[in-house]
This record gives sequence, structure tokens and C-alpha cells, in this order.
Amino acid sequence: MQSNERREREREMRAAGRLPPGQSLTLKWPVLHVGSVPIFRPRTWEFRVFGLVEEQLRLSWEEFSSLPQSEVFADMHCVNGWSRFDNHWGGLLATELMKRVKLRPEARHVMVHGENNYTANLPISDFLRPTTIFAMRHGGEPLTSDHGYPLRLMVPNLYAYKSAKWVRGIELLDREAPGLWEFNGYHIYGDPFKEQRSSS
Ligand SMILES: Nc1nc2c(c(=O)[nH]1)N[C@H]1C(S)=C(S)[C@@H](COP(=O)(O)O)O[C@H]1N2
Ligand SMILES: [Mo]
Repeated sequence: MQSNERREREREMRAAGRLPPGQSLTLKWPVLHVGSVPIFRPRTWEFRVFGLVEEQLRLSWEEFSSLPQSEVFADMHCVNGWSRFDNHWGGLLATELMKRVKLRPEARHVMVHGENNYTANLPISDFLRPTTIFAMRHGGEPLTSDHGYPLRLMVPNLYAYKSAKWVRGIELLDREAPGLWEFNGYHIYGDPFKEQRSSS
């Protein structure tokens, strides 16, 4: 039953041009990460915007979570081959965060930092798309710890290794530099519709 429904939805998404090449649709939500799930400590948690900004920004959990909230409906594509459609995210838009800092003119790239030294790189132009969101909620509920509670980034237009779970900050750079997966062979940009899976 589930598998008929899955195939049906997959056909629909392919016809709509929303299923990238080499991907298959999942109705479930796989959990995928390296290392263990970090413990959230709200009193010491801090979010930093640093690197090529005129002035560093540091936000406590209380401050971060009281910033203006928005919603994004978007698809999610994992480089390992699954796509999950129509995710409903709630949180802080990247554009809203960036209203609170002044970029230095040389800033071109963003290095996203998550707990346990997870990093991912993307151009500022992708980071600043209106669909990039620091999500605290999925489907109207707080994220589960497996999926990044209390906060994850979601960059729907790139493969999901850019969408750091347990995100703690961003660093502005003047150049493209590999994050964890990019360093380990995944494509530096990672456009699912161009099937940019690996760097070779
Ligand atoms: N901190 C952290 N974030 C991460 C990862 C990770 O290993 N650590 N894996 C990425 C990859 S490859 C994918 S596909 C998605 C998976 O998100 P999910 O577990 O919520 O489905 O998280 C991304 N964010
Ligand atoms: Mo992934």
C-alpha cells in the first residue's frame, strides 16, 4: 500500500519536474549524520556570525529564538539518493538574520558550522535565497533531536549535506573552501538538478 502510494507520488513529482535525476522519493524521513546527537544546553548555547563582517554577532538561545519567525515549504534532496517532498519548515530566514550584520565587501562564501565540528560551504548568493531557513520546527512541531533540535539550517536548492543540523554559526569567507563533506569528495556546490554529487 505504502509502496503504491510512494510510486504514485514519485510519478507525480517527476512529471512536475521536482524529482532530480537519480533520486527516488521517500515518504519516510531518514536520519543521516556522522557522529552522535549533541545535547542541547540552552543556557550556554550561542549562535555566532563571524569572519568577514564589520561586527561579530553573538546570540543566546533566548535572543535567537525570539527573532521573527517565517515558514518555508520545500523539497529536500540527499546526495545518497532520496528526496523528501513538501517539508514545512518554521524558523528564521537567512535573509532576516543577515539584516543584523554588515558584510565586509570581500565576503563571498558562507561556512556553516554545526556542533561537533560539522562544516558545509555555500556561496552567499545561495545562502541568501528566500528559501534558506534556520529551522526550529518541521510540520509545526519542534525538530526532533535526530533531525537537528534545536536548530538546523535548510538550503532546499542544494543537496542536504549543506543543511547542517545542530547549527551554531556561520562564518563569512572571501573564497570557496571545502566543508566536511566537500573535503571528503562531495561536490563543492551540489546542485541536485545537475546531479553534482561528487567532485570528480
Ligand atoms: N551536523 C550535521 N548535519 C548534517 C549532517 C551531519 O552529518 N551532521 N548530514 C547532512 C546530510 S548528508 C543529510 S542528507 C541531512 C539529513 O538530515 P536528516 O537526518 O534530518 O534527514 O543532514 C545534513 N546535515
Ligand atoms: Mo545526505
